[in-house]
Amino acid sequence: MNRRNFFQTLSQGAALAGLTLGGGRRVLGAEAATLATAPTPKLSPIKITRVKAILTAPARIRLCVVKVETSEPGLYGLGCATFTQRIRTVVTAVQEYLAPFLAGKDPDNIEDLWQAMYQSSYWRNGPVLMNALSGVDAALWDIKGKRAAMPVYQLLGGKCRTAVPVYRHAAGRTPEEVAERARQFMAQGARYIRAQVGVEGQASYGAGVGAGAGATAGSVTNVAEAKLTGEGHFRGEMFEPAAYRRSVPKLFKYLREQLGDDIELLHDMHERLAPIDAIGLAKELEPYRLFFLEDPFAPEDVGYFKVLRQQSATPIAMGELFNNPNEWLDLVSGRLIDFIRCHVSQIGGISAARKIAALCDFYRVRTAWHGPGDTSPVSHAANLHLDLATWNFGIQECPTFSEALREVFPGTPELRDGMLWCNEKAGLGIDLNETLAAKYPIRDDPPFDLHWGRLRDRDGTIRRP
Ligand code: GCO
Ligand code: MG
Repeated sequence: MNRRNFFQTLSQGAALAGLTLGGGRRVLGAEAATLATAPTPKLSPIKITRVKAILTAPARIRLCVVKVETSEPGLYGLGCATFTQRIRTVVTAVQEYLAPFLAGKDPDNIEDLWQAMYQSSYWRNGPVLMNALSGVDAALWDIKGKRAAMPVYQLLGGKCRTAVPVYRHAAGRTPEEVAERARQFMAQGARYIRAQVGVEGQASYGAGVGAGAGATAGSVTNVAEAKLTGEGHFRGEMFEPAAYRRSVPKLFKYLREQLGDDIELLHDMHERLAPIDAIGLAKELEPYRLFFLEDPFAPEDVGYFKVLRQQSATPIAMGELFNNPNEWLDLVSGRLIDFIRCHVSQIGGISAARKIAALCDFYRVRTAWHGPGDTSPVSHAANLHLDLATWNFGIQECPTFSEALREVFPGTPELRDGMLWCNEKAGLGIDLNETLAAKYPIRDDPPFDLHWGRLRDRDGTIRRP
């Protein structure tokens, strides 16, 4: 080794070996430096060569998947980075900022890269940057699984269960329609049903035609039926909190009478009521023994959870909108929620989710990762691996995967007997057919916009979605 290389090696590994340089700084010895940069025996050294974001909409919902390629021919990883409402901003974050930052780096050091990406923007924790980071993170776990020739759940500690129970979305204009849809799911083996009912003339969350059918899984409102409200600038789809609140206990009374006691029932409030009304509704629902009541408050109103806890024993699920650790730390450690249901690509990917699951374990909070139609099958695969390896798993949300989705994403988890099954392939076990994906380009025009930001009171006042 010539003198120049020796000093390069020395300074590269300076932190590990404890050699002291002039001025009292401790640095690595040359031998330790070589060890620090050497690959684990049996793993050839590799580098990240390319990072790109791929947009596709096989089910008409805009999806974003990150692909991380390596110097080993044919070795790449996939991760979901879908922030459907602002999807092109994620592409910019991935391709303009993370790609150059990651080029030439070692994809094996997932945690280190996570921390480096997280710090690299100085300002952090927003949905755009976290989705971009999460897409890369999941892709790195995919790569590591492929390198180890193991499914990712093995790297997370191995299986805690055979397969993963899911809940299905039963929606309808009336309680009768919801019960009918629930019966269809039950006939297919479902044991957990999320029930959402329409209120005539209103945009009720999750009650739209096709909600839960995969194409529009749960993320549409009852738009076709919604009356327009307000004048001019203030026109939108109408939502009346009082009518919605009255409709929910009636729905669950009817469902219990019709479907019996064995079926587990869930409901998503989608942060639509004033906090005190949400608390009232949680109390009124107690006789119907929900598995959980989701998003009673907006993230801005988490201060109300203490009051809710004192007032009602209805189990509470929260978290799909969270980005920042400070949003969940107090809720979990204060034992104020029962299920954490973050959107895995919104919080930092598999690396962040496994830490949250571990935190929750100590407080007996269970996981229920967000799994609507507007996350890609790559994200559903990541959820599945986490669910398999997490002891304190609670339930998994899951849409129906359309034929087109399955073709574009070979290896999409299989839904059978009310559960998701892992295909046991190395990594996340899922692929993306880029040629087919290109046949389903995303569109930016309003019909594809899922109508966010248009919900209004009768007088035209804008409401939370
Ligand atoms: C759910 C969610 C979704 C979100 C959607 C936002 O519980 O499944 O509330 O339907 O509204 O993912 O884009
Ligand atoms: Mg929800």
